[in-house]
Amino acid sequence: MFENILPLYGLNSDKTTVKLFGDGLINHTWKVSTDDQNFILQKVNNDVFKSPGYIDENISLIKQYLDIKYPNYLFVSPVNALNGESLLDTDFGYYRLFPFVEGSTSHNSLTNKQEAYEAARQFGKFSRILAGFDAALLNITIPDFHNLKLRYQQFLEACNTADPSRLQASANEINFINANKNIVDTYCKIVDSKEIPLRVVHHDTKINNVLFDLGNNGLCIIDLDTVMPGHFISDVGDMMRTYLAEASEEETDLSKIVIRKDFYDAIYSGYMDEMKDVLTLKEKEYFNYAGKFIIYMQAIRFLTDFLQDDIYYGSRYEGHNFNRAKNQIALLKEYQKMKGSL
Ligand code: ADP
Ligand code: GN1
Ligand code: MG
Repeated sequence: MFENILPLYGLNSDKTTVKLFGDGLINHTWKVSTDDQNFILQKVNNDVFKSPGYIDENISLIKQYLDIKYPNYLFVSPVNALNGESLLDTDFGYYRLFPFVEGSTSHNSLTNKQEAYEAARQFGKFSRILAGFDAALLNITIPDFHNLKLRYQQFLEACNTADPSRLQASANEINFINANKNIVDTYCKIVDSKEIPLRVVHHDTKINNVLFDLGNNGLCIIDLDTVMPGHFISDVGDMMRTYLAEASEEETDLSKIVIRKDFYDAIYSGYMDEMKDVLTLKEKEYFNYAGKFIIYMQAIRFLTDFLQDDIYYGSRYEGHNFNRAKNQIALLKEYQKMKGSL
């Protein structure tokens, strides 16, 4: 396949090395190296992104805006192929090629609170510099992506159609999700009464979507596929979900899921250092809710996938998505116990 794709970018496949790269769950990512340049090649998952062209249009619209308003901002966008297109629709799938950000690294977990600050600041900066961009211009790349009301309904449907053994195994987790439905009710209240505005939101602020330099300063954000109109709670919430505990969503020893309150404060400082003058007072009131919203939704998404035989996330071992759901439930319980949060 590479020998078919790389020449479309003018790269000689005999003179490049290609290595699988990163730990994303959705796309396929490779590092492509020539003698003098490195790239990131990605195959877009078009089961998840039904219209990959929408992503490409969004990235290009934002790039046009930033090129004028913030020309020094490091915005990582795909390079054009020889035919002038930045997304290739080929017999082998949809492909794009990014410049590799040299001297960058990404983490799957955070080891110190400064990293949380840096990452939150990068996502806050992205929202701040796009506060003047009309979010309604963006395509919806995944409809209802963070619609918690719908995710909850899909979870209830999955409970009705699941394989009986999987249903029985997850009885405690299903009870927990139902017992915490107030998190869905709050979401409905926020959205139905338009309490907080729609903004340009990244929707996937987990730590490996931030690139750091070798001194561990935040460089830029990547993985722009889910940049769409949304609510700031999506971005702040996914930071809470992925930065607060040292253990990642893959951890199966639940005793290792411990919230680091100082990391919460670091997320707050990093995000607010960029967004304090942009967020409304009402939005600020929902800062803590953001964590509940996303951790709960991710628990639902993993549990629903387990109940639906792992059709979305796939599974590397029996019960993988069930373990991920249990992990997220444990994280939510810890989050709910956290004292003194802002
Ligand atoms: P996915 O949608 O599957 O999560 P990402 O776009 O996040 O894919 O890419 C997966 C990983 O590849 C990232 O976590 C990061 O480590 C690395 N990566 C992606 N783009 C670049 C880039 N332009 N420069 C350097 N590393 C990158
Ligand atoms: C997926 O693509 P990736 O790995 O950054 C998912 C996120 C989930 C995350 C859980 C399009 O993110 O919504 O939070 O896995 N992306 C999509 O790890 O579903
Ligand atoms: Mg990613």
